[in-house]
Amino acid sequence: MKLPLVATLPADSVAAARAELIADVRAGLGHPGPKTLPPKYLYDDVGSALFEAISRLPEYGLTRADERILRSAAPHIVGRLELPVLVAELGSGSGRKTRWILQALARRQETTYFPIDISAAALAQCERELGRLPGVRWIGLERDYSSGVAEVVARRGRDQRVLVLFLGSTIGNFERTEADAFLRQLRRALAPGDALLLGTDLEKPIARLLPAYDDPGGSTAAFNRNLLVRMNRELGADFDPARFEHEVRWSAAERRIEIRLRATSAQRVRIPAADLEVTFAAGEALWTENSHKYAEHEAVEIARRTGFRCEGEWVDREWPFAESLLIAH
Ligand code: AVJ
Repeated sequence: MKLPLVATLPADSVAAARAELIADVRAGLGHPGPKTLPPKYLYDDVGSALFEAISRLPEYGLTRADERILRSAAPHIVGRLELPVLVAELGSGSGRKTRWILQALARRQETTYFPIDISAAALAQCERELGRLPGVRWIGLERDYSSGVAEVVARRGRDQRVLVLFLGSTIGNFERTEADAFLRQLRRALAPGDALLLGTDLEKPIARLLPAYDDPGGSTAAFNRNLLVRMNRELGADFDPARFEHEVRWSAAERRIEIRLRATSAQRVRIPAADLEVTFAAGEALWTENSHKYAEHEAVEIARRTGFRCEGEWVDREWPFAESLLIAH
């Protein structure tokens, strides 16, 4: 019998995560000026489940493109790695598309896989998908990215490399300068020869992008509004999600989709746990997410700027998307 192997968030980290949410809510909503919250708060258990639904929408081709690349290129990607490797995945979600990489690795080595996710429900789903793959030891880490990576690196054996998976264009949530800073920090946690498989969603016609983030059935709107409902659940806030509109825009200057919640009328919201009272003018927006899009070989430059070299790039043509294999030097 196989026991579940989830290193859950220690009790002091649960308190720390709540304190961080409260601090970010105060920083993002508690001052005059544009209101904004970090996109990571979209991914509580409910938000992670809603994103799973989004990934199956016909309008949202991103996740399927990512999986097509991994399915067809996994043996080639694995062929370019120095083995043996420990595998760490940042924000694994359900982990469905990761199967292809793990199976290709398992043919070459005994593989240990550490999915790192802040959602316990996402990890449970990941364990159902990948917890029983032959030749793969599954160890879930309910952690934020940096403490998860630190833990994996600390567990490596003398001859082992680390392969970090950062798939699905999650990096697109970061501003470009923040993305560089994040990858530089990741690079510092790694050693020369370690690898990063980085997924980036590529630029494509706006007419394809907008419906991907504003689907006719309203799944993405529900995902966005869940941020308000989450504050109601966890912070005792009294947001009325029906009085906020899901808004999606393309910024040509920043090459990104921008997602906001726009107040349809003037309103006052109480957020007791943050000791805040927030007023929204009619039409005022809360900025919840950016989704940056990349040029086809942009990962080569990103790698160069952040202490990696690009060893290979695989692109899906149906929904332009790239997987780039970066090696730390
Ligand atoms: C998980 C960040 C890649 O930007 O496409 C999808 C998130 N938000 N629909 C994306 C998202 C709304 C998604 N990422």
